[in-house]
Amino acid sequence: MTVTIAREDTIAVVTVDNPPVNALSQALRQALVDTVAELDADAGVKAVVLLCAGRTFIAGADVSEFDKPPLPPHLPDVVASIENAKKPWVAAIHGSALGGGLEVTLGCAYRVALSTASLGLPEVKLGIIPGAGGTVRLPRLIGAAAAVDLVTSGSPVGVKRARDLGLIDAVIDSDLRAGAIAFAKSVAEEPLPQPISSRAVPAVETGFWESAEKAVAAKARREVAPLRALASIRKASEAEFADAMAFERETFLELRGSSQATALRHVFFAERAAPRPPELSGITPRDIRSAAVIGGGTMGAGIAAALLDAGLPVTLIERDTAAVERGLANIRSIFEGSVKRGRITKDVADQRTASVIGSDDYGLLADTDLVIEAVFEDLAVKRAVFEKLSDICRPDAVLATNTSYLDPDAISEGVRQPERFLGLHFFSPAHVMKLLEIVPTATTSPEVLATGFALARLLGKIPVRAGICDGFIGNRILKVTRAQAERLLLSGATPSAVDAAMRAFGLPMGPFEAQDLGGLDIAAFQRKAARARGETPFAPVADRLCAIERFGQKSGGGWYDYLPVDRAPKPSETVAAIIAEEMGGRTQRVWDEASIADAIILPMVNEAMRILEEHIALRSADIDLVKIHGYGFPRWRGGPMHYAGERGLGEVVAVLDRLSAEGLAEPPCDGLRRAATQPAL
Ligand code: 3H9
Repeated sequence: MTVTIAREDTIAVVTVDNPPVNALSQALRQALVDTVAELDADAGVKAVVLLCAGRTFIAGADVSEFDKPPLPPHLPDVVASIENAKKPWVAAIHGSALGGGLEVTLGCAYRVALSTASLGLPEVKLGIIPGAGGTVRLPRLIGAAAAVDLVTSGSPVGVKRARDLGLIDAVIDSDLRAGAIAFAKSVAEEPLPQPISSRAVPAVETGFWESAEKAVAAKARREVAPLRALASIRKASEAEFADAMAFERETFLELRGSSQATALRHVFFAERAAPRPPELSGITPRDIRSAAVIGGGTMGAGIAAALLDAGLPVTLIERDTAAVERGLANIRSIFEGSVKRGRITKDVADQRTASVIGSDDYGLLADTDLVIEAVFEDLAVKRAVFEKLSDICRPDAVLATNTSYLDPDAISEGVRQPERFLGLHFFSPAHVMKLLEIVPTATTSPEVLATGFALARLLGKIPVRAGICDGFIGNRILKVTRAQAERLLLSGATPSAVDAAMRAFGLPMGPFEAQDLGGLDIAAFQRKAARARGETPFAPVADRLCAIERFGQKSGGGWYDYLPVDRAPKPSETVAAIIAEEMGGRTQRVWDEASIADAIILPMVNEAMRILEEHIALRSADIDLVKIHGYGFPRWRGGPMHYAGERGLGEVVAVLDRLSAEGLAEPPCDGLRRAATQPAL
C-alpha cells in the first residue's frame, strides 16, 4: 500500500509510504489520483493533509523509470488532479521535497514544512528539466528571478529561505502531523485560494532574460539542461499556462533520453552504490568521535579542515613547535578562505579553529578514535609514525595512511593490531575534493573498512574502494594520461593545443595547465622512485623541465611561461625547443581536437580495464566516480568508462589499435578486447 488515508475529524491525513525516498513510481501516481477522487467524494472531509512516511517527503520522480516509456497517469496529471481537488490539500513537508515531490506540493493549496526540511528542483543535475509544472508554476508563485535561481542551479533551499520566497505558508517546529492538521483546520472553511496555475507571473525588469541567459550559460559550461530550463521558465512567463506546460513537457521528454541525461543518471546511481560495497553489508563500523592528523602540510591541513567541517574535534601532530604553528596556520588560512568565498560565516570558522589542538606530543592521542597520517611520502618516515601510534593509541583506534603512491601493506608492517590499519587517500584540497579512495590492506578487518566508508559519509565524500597498486585507481590512470600527453607533444601537438582540446572535451583544464598548477616536482619525485624500482616511466620533456627547475606556476614557468603578475599561461619558447629536440626523427601528425581527446581518453579507458581485471576497482562505475570527483572529468559525460560504453567498445579498440600501430599508445588490453565483443560495458 503506497498511500493510506486516516481521518482526524473533518481532516483527511493522506500518508505516502514508498521507501526508501517516496519516489513517484507509477503505482504511487495512480494511488494519488485515486485518493483525490475518493476524498472529493467524501462530504465529511473538509481539508486534506499530505504527509510522507520515512526519512523524507517525496524526493521526486522515480529515476529508475526514466529508461522506460512513461506510463500513465503522468505526473503533470497527478499534480493537476490535486490542484483541481474540491478541498484544500496541505502538503506537510519533512526531509526533502525535491523535483516531482516539490511539483506535487505546487498542486496543493498550501505548503507547510518542518524547520529542518529542504525544497528544490534538482532536475538539471540529472540533465533534464522539471517535467510536471515546476518551471511553469514556480515563477507564478515566487516570481521568475527566484525561480530561475532555484531551477537552473538545481540546489535546494532551506525552510527559512523558502518562507522568505513565499514557497511555503507556515513553518512547523515539531510534530509535523499535528501542526499540519491544525493548519488544515484553520483553512478548511476558507474559500479555496486561487490555484497557482491561474495566477500570472509577476513582470520582470527589462533585459532580465538576456542577462539571466548569459549568467546561466557561463555556469552551465557545456551542460544543456540549465539553459533549457531557463527557456521553459521564460515561456511560462510569456505564454498561457497550458502552452507553457506543453513546452515544458516536450523539453523534459526530449532531454530525458539525451546522452547527457543518461550519463548523469549513471553517475547518480554510481554515487549511491559506491558507499555500499556488498561485502560490507551487515558490518557495523566503529564509532568515530575524535580524530587526529599527523602532518600539517597542505594535505594534512586539508584533511584536518574536512574533519573539523564534519564536526569532529581534531588533534594535529607535528614534529616540533614551529611545525605545529605552521600546520595550525595552514588550517586557519583554509577557514579564512571559506569565509571569503561565503561558504561559512566568521563565527563558524572561529568555532572550527577552536576545535583543533596542535601539539608535538603523540601522548595526546591515547584516547583518539581515528588517526590519519599525512607526512612526507617516505616509507621509513611513515613506518616510524605508525610505530609510535601503535604504542600510544588504544588498540581499537583506527589508523590510516594518506599515502598516494607507497604500498599500504608495507607501511602497515610493524603496526600492532594491523587489522585496524587502512589507506584513506584524500585528494587535494582535501576539504573540497569529494573523492576518498579507501584502500584496505591484506589484514584490514571488515569493521575497519566499514569505518572508512562511514567516515566518508560523515565528511560528505564519495568513497571508492581501491586495491593496492602503484597510484591506486586515480593516480595510476593519471600516469597514463600524462604519458599520453607527452606522446602527443612528440608527434606534433603543442601543449596549448592539447590543453585546449581537453577543455573542449569538458575538463576544467588540460593536462599541462594542471601540472603547472599542481607543480611538476611531485611527479618527478615519484618517477625517480619508480626508476629506483627498475621501472621506466615515460616523461622525457617533463624530466628535462624539472632538470632546469621549471616546476610550474610556483617557479614562474613549467609547461608555459608566467608573468609575475599573471597566472595566464603563455606558450614557452624554451619548452618548444626542448620538445623539438626530444622529437628527434619521429613522424609528425596533424592533430585536431577530437583526435587529441581520443589519444588521451581512450588509453585512460584501457588502463581502467586493466585496473578492473586486477580487481583494483570493484566496478567500472567506481572508476567513473574517481575520475569525476578526483580529476574533473565532466560529470555530464558520465566518466571515462560510461563514455567508452557510449562510444562503443569496438570503436575504442579500433582507435587504440591505430594509435598503437603508430607508437602513440599501448595496444588495447585483453580485457578491453573481450569486453568489446560483449553487448555493453
Ligand atoms: C524528477 O523529479 C523529474 C520530475 O520533475 C518530472 C517527472 C515527470 N528515484 O541518496 P540516498 C534511491 S527527477 C529513484 O542514499 P539519502 C537511491 O538510489 C528526480 N530512486 O539517500 C538509494 O537507493 P539504494 C528529482 C531514488 O538519505 C536510496 O533511494 N529528485 C531517488 O542520502 C537512498 O538514496 C532528485 O534528484 C529517485 N528520485 O538522501 C532527488 N532518490 O538504497 C534525488 C533516491 O537502492 N535524491 N533514490 O541505493 C536525493 O537527492 C537523495 O536521495 C535524498 C535522500 C536527499 C532524497
